[in-house]
Amino acid sequence: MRQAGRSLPEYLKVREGVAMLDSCLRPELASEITLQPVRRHDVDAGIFFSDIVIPLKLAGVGVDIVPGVGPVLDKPVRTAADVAALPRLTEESLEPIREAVRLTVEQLGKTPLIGFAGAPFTLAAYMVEGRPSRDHLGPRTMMHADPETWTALANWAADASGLFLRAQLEAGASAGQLFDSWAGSLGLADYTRFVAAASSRALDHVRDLGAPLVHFGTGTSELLVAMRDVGVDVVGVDYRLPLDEANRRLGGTVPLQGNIDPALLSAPWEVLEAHVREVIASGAAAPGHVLNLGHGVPPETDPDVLTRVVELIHSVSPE
Ligand code: 1CP
Repeated sequence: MRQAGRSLPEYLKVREGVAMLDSCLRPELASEITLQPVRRHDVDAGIFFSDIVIPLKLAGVGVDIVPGVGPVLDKPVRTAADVAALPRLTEESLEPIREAVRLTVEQLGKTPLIGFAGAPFTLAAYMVEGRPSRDHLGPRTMMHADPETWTALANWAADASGLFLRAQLEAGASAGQLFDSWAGSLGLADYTRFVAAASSRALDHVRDLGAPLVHFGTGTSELLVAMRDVGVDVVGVDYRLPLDEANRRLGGTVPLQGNIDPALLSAPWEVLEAHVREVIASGAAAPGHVLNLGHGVPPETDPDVLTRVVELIHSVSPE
């Protein structure tokens, strides 16, 4: 998740004086930051250091990540004319991403790298609001009030994200994760009618590459089946729903990823350990289980706790 690096002193050190999006576009730095948590925690895969708004930036959309806020656009995208004026993401502009992935994969050896991209709804939520928001009223109004403009925007975001993910997979990432972090603000009817096709379109850009695809959102307990049906191999579950219940809702059809509650990383070790064991036991119901957090690492997390969690997981589930 996006905050993985923020709890590491070595991350804060290399990021000193470098803006977030600039750090993503310097291949050697992005590669080093990707490798830091893998080295430190001995996890089984790395997640590429980048951000879901990088394709916007590379296309030429004015966007920045403001410390303490998140992604902020120079100018929100709200009308048909705004959408029509969006620049296209080109293949050439993705070269720093490919280079960062190549450098990373070379050093990771047998450890796989997970690439990712933002799903169209989550990206469009930032584009319409112009900044992070709690309930995403702007995009939710637009899909009903002006469905044509909404569809054009969602398709633009799908193509930008799809090309971004493709660049990572072609350069050597082993799996792709589509983050629809804010899809949980949608009801199932709106998700199905206004969002699912665009998410599928994003993934159409990479399906021929055959890499396993993971689909994750938060607050999406009611959307899990629809998110699977976008056409993915693994469904990511946030910390709200136990994995055995998620598996029941999905009819045992698909491996799950999840879902240690990030809040418990700061609980006493005994409490955290019991929770991790519970997550592992609950995930055993599914046809496969990729263990991770049910959302991002809180920045105040003690990195040694994360290392200890990984050790615990490896001792319980060595394979
Ligand atoms: O953490 C890592 O190093 C992994 C790389 C990564 C990933 C997978 C980053 C770096 N961003 C992301 C994806 C991302 N970005 C998501 C989807 C996953 C999730 O929900 O966590 C989202 C929603 C974003 C947007 C974003 N970028 C936010 C959220 C703001 C909001 O609306 O609440 C924030 C704060 C960022 C900045 C960011 N991106 C990544 C990091 C390490 C940071 C923190 C900034 C910093 O360290 O300066």
